[in-house]
Formats: sequence, C-alpha cells, structure tokens
Amino acid sequence: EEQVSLLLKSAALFPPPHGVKLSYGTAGFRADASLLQSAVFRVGILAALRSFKTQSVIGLMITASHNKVTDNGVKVADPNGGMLSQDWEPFADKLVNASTPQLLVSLIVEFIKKENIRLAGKPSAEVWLGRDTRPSGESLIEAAKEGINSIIGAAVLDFGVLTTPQLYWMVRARNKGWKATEQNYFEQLSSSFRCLMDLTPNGIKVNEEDDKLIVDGANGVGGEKLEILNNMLNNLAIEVRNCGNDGGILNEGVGADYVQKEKVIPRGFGSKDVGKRCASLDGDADRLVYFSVLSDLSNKVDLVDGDKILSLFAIFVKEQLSILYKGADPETHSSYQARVGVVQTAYANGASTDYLKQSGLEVVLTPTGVKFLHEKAAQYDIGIYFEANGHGTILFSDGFLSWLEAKNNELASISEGSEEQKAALRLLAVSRLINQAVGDALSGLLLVESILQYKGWSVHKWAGLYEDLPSRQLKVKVVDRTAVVTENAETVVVRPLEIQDAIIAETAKYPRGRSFIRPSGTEDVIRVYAEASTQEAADNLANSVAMLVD
Ligand code: NG1
Ligand code: ZN
Repeated sequence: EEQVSLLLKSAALFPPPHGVKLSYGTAGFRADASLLQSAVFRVGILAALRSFKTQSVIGLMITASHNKVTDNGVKVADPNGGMLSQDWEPFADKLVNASTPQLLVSLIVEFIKKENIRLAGKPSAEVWLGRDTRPSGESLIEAAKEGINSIIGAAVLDFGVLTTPQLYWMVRARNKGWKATEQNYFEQLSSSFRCLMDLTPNGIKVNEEDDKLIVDGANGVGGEKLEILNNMLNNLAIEVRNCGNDGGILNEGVGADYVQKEKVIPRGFGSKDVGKRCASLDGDADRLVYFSVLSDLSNKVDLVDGDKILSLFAIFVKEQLSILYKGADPETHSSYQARVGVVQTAYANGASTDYLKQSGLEVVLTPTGVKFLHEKAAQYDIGIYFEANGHGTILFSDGFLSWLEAKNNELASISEGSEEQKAALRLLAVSRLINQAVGDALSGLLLVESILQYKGWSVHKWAGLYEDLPSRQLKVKVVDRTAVVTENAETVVVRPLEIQDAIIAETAKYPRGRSFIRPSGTEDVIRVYAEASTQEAADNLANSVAMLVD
C-alpha cells in the first residue's frame, strides 16, 4: 500500500514525453537528453527491482558513449558487471513506454509477482550510479535516484563521473566480495601493468620521449581518468590531448568512433605527429583504437582498429600458451588444453578474419552488440572479443584461472624464473589487467602497450600484421527500422524478402566483395556495410546496396 502510493506520487513528477517510443537497444536507452528524464527515473526503479531479485549490487550508468553531446542514455550493469540480462529487456521497454503512473504501477506489481521478487523494508537492495561528462548527466542522475528511492528498501550510491568500464568493474568486484573502489581499480590496473612490464625480455628500452604514446580523450571522461592512471605508472610515457578542459566538445571531430569511421586525424593532432603512436578513446572510454598520422598532409590516418587490437591480443595469448605447454611433460604434467576462442561481428574486416584463422585460431561471429559477443566469449577458457569499432576484452574462465594459479605455483617450485613460469605469470597478469566485466579502453591500452614492449614492435609493425580490405559504412534513415530482419549473425536479410538476393547479385560484381545490412540498435537507421578489393569498389557496392533499402 505504502509502496504503491509512493510510486504513484513520484511517477507523477516524471511524465513520459508525448509520442516518443524508446527501446532498450544495443546499449540501453539512448535519445536526445531532453527526452530522457522519465526513462531514467523508470530505469532507476528497474535497477532497484533487479537488485532485490539478484540480492546483489546493480550498476546504473548515464552515458551516450560516442554519440553527440546533446544525446544521453542509460544502461544497467548486472551483478557480474555484464549487461542487463536479456530476459529483463522486454520489461524495461514496457516500463519506459507506460503512458500513465497507474499503468506504470500495475506493470511493476505484475512483474514483481511474475519474477517472484521479495521486497523488504530494511535496505536490502543497492544501486551504484555513474555518469560520463555530459552536462545533462547531473539532472539525469537525480532522476535515477528518485526512481531508486521510490522502491522502499533500496539504497543508492552515487560515484559521480566514471567511465562505463570503471562502474561495471566496481559492480563486479563488489559482488565478488573484492575491493571495489575507483582507487582499487586504478591500483589493480597499474600493478598488473607493472608486472607485465617487469616480465618483458631484457634490453627493451622504455620511456623515451620519441616513443611516447599520444592519446585523444574525445573530450570526455577517459582523458581525465587516464591522467590519474598515468601518474601511477613510471614505465610508460603518455601525453593526453582532448581532455575536454580547453573548450573542445565531446565527440566532436574527436574520439574513437570518429577516427575509426572517418579514418582521419582527430582535432588537436597534425603534421607534428606524423609517424607517432597515437590512440583514441570514445566518450565513455569503453572503446579504443590506435592510429598513426600519415605523412602526406591528407589528414588521413593509418588506422589500427578493434580487429587489429584483437589480433595482437590473440597472438600474444596463443604465444604464451605455447611457451607454457612447451615445458609440459605429457607423462607427469597436468596438461590442460585451454580452449581459446576469438569472437567478432560481421563488421570485422575480412582480412582480419582470414589472418586470425591462418594463425590457427578458432573464430566465431555473433550479432552486433557487446552482450552477444561477451556471452559467446564467456563459453571459452580464454575468450577474446572485439568489435571493429574498438570495443572488446579478454575473458578468462574460473576453471582455467585456477589451473593457471596451480601451474604457476608448481613451476615456481621446480623451475622458478623459467620461460614457462614467466608465461604463466604473464597470463595471470593479463587476467588482472584486462577488464573482465566489459570492454575498457584504459585497460586495453595498457595491455597493448605491454605487448608492443614485449615484442619490441612499433605501431607500424603492428599495423602491418595484415592489410585491411577497403570498406565503407553508410546509414539510411527509415521510418521503421524493425522492417529489416536478419539471420546468421546479421549477414543475411530474411525480411523484406527480395533484398538478400539483390545484395548477393550486387556483391558478385566486385572482387572480394562482401556486404550486409542491419537495423541499428541505437539509432533510427538501417546500416549498410560493404568491403571490396578497392576503396572505389567498396564505395560503389555500399551505395548500390543502400539504394536497395530506400
Ligand atoms: P548500432 O547502432 O546497433 O549499430 C552501435 C555500434 C555497436 C555498438 C553500439 C553501442 C557499429 C556499426 N555499431 O550500435 O557496435 O558499439 O553502437 O555503443 O559500430
Ligand atoms: Zn562507448
């Protein structure tokens, strides 16, 4: 009774905007920030219920990532630091689109019954909040708090400005009973990075001025957090630009999405940077790409995208495993054949998939969206996933990690300091450095840097692992993006009926041609992707496929 009237009262303060239908897409709810007060309030309620249901801390993040500064969004982190369980997404949609407080409350009552959620008076639910640097974030956080506080017994902790991966990392750590503050996050990243650097072969020089890494912070949260991390490291030289404190606008002409899609240098970079190793973060620092500035004054970059970061990680992991196994005497040793899986989406450059397969790795495709990649990667002992846009991480299974710990102890007693033991230590350090909750630009960057050191590679050497096939992405505005339905990890259109045959016919005209379309999960558009052996061919193919969509 008390609960119902509290909900009715607070819901009346957050009327949903007229004529707007939101859906929990690839990355939560996203829209122009002015449309989101009601949605965020209601997601606050959902997060509190989720916390009661799971009896764990739940995260709620206010961000629209790489989208423009006037947009915002909200997404929920489950107890393990992953995305909200997919079976709650339909409830999220219904909740956010309910037109009146009465309807909202009846949906909640019905759902609580169906899910058998037991609300309790004393604080027994807890939601942790974070936001990126968008100005609209402050009032949206207040809306989230109102939502959480309208469920009796739910507590809220506001951490202010964080990167998405920081909040998700903290939620996961908290629920595992580990140290879970932002400071703990920085300490774990810096100490495991130091450990990896200490294990690099002798003779590799670090910290030289001309070997400095230059990072574009997208004028968002990532730059300021990277500065903090940087101050805790003494074996890496980083210069951060586009921190957002010099009037630059979030994601405008800067950031990982811009650099990856346009393949041009971000603001603040120029001819002085030719040949240097550069990296770019996105607005909430869960994406990372590397690049180097070309010398031809064209503003173009040599892009090292998520696929190449994935390739670097995958060959490193494979190499360490083979060092580890080399010493294993099959008679006496517990040999554990770790299953290594590499997970990509249809956006992965075809040349990367070929390269990975030729390197003897098992590659699988999933639909776009971190939740799908993450879920698939979690099925392996070591699952490495990346989207071409730079979002990804490496997941280690609990079983493999305990085997590795034991192996390391065994090696320490029989062959302390051997190559095998170093390989075990490196893999353990990677598992602590790389964010196990979600793709994380900061931890990804430190892992890239340590692997480049280990191998003694320049960014050019790395970029040359394979040559990307030229590609083109387009978007076509449509009235109803759900009219397009796909299958086979989005590589095949099944509705509208005729389109797939037409795409196949177009693609067949181009050597190494490949093309697919899919409805975006974050914008009202159909996305078109094409690749082919030349840029002109990729452009033409993309254009003619886009024409089929209209
Ligand atoms: P949509 O709008 O569903 O294509 C985009 C990215 C995803 C993912 C999400 C979440 C592309 C082609 N798509 O999703 O990979 O990062 O945003 O931010 O880059
Ligand atoms: Zn992001």
